[in-house]
Amino acid sequence: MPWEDKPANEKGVIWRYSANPIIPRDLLSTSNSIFNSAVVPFGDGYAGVFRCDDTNRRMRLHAGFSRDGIHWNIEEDDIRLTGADAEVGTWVYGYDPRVVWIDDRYYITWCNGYHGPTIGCAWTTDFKTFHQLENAFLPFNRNGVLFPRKINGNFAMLSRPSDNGHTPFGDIFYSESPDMKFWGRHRHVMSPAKFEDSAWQCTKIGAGPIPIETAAGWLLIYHGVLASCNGFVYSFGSALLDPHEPWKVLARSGPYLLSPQKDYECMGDVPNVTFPCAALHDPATGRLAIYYGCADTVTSLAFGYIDEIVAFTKRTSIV
Ligand code: BMA
Repeated sequence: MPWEDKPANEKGVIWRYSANPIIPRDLLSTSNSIFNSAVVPFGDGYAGVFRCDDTNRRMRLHAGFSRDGIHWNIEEDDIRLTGADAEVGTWVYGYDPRVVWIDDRYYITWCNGYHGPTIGCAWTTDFKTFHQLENAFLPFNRNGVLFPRKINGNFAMLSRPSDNGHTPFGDIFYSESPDMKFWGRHRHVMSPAKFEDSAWQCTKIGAGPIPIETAAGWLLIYHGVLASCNGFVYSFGSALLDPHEPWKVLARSGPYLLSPQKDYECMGDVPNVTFPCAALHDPATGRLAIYYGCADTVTSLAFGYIDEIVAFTKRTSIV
């Protein structure tokens, strides 16, 4: 998997790839921006679902492939979903995908336009044919993130009920489904932090990459938003969720892991946004590679060690 050792002068728990951003905004002939995207191991390399906003500024999803997880070939044509009930299968827009392998196939979730944003679901085995399922929830909802295995015998998903615009609020919730069609057992997970405790996450929060199972619980990387006088600022931090009842938060970082500080994070179509949607990890070494969108324009990588992020989460916890 992609990796670069921690620079000697790095003070943070995670560190940026020195060649960021890894995906330029104009990689495709029609792309205005490529960001907030999801990757997974696939074959002898990697595959992904990429958020590509086109030069009409329409939000589209494109499949992509890579040998090393750093250099990507992204399909010029956008993903055409198949098999959905005709009433929900009409494409309106799609953004902020996540991808996860569960049992025998890859599942994709994304923010899907259906009378406003909600959580779209599909599956694939080859990243060529994508079979659309029912939307998981009613509008309005964003940041639908599946757990990588069933919990209590059910598919399990985090999501963030929202509004139809640039939502100024947002808590993370947990839901279960026996069949990826009917969702219930909704549980509250966590709210934005108090401003005086952790301001980077005091306006709204949303799950990021697929949670990672560790001996200390589910490690969740999530984004948090500060409403500054210059607009929203998107940073990300970490939480540990109960292994059996993942709606129970065991620990939650007070400081962020990463916030918009580099030029490519602070300048772009939407300044001051770092938005993680995927992570690769290697159980043998504990290495973690986080893929995050920058300024709603390009895609970057950051690295860390899972055990160091777990220790940081516990050490700095605000719960
Ligand atoms: C959120 C989503 C993200 C985006 C962020 C900052 O509401 O739309 O895709 O990165 O706003 O614009």
